[in-house]
Amino acid sequence: MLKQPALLTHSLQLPSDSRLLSSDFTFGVATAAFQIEGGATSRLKNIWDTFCDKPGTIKDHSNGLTACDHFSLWEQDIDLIASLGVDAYRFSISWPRVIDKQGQLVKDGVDFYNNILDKLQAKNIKAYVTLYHWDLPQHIEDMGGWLNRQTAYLFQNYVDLISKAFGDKVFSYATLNEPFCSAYLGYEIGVHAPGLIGPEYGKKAAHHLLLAHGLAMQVLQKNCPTALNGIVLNFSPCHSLTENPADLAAAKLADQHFNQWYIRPVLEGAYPDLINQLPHAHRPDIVEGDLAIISAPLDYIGVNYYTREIYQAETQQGFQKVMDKPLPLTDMGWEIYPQGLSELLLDLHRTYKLPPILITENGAAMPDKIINNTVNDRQRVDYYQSHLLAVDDAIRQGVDIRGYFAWSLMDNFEWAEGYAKRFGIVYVDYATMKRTIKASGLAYRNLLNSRPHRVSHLIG
Ligand code: GCO
Repeated sequence: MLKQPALLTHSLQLPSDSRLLSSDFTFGVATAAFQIEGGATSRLKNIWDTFCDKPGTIKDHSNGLTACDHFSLWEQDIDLIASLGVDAYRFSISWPRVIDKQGQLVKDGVDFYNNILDKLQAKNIKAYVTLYHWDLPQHIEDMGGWLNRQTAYLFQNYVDLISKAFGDKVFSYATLNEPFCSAYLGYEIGVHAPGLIGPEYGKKAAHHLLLAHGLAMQVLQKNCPTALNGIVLNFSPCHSLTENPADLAAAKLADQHFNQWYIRPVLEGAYPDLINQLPHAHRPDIVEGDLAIISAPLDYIGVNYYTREIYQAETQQGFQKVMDKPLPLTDMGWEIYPQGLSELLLDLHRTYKLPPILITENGAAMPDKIINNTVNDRQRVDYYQSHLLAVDDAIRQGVDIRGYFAWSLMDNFEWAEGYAKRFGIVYVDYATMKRTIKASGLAYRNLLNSRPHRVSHLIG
């Protein structure tokens, strides 16, 4: 009881003239299918099911069979989302739940998402749907997964069918979430599903993912011309450990590999020049016309930001990540570096002709403790406060940013970290599945409800 007033003092505040407070700026929360749904027996197997079954892949030996049981609890979860006062909910569709091995729609799976879309509509919450958040059907992986060009066409078929089935219920589609993670973490260093390891795989997988994105854009613009259709990319600004030329060059090289490799083909139809320095065996298999497909116009780009990285020179690969990070760190060991977000947005703005930007993910894992039904996650409130100000700053400097989504709505399966890392603004007790809004969730809600258009709406 005594704790309650203290919690409410953690507030999020923006300058009163901030564009983020205007009625055309969208605030939301984000999740992904495999991380929250569970309900695994009602869908085909995906690469994460298989990966979790391999010893040594997931830190706490967990899996996504039940996750947050959103599969059963989706109705109360949407009530919870609505109670936060958000304008939008970003979630992903599980491809293996909605498409069978013959490439046909699965009625029960489609119904599950249509019910979610209907309820969101009833609550006046815009649906931001991600079509691929890493859960490739296992039978497609068995045919080579993202190393097989054919997978891009299977994805296009899935997107065609599902976007027709959803009709006009979806406000915005993202083709892929973070193709860097799928390609590099999944097919090059093997820390994510499907767990392949080999420097020759990453860029080949990336190319087929980007091709899948371009092919999906074609059907989305045809089937849903009024939806906002785009892609979500993740970025970590690459800083150099020192000012000496070798370290500066190392940071630049890492940036080409990890950031520019994904945005440049999408916006400019070309890979970074680095492609010519790669050993032939590491280069993607590009067919004539691919880059034109990949660079089809976008309605927006989603930017996911968590932290920056620091690099130093190294002789073999050309760069090496500095593992010893300046403080403060999140529970993931990621440096809290809000100025990296404004820097990133400005860099992108100066380098490219950008479509409107949405911050589709931003947030932090913290070592949360639930005491007397409250989670006093002051550090997460501080994280959001500083990053929202970084977005505000970038807008003031001319970047066209239209929305911000907190990652994540609730604690969930954090991939190779399992359930030990908590990113939610809502706490999940995995034994009972009880959800409890953390102090950060309350602060987010208060900020959203205090927006002038909300207040006048409530009064008027
Ligand atoms: C990502 C994914 C999320 C993660 C989050 C925290 O950005 O990696 O989209 O699924 O959970 O980023 O790592």
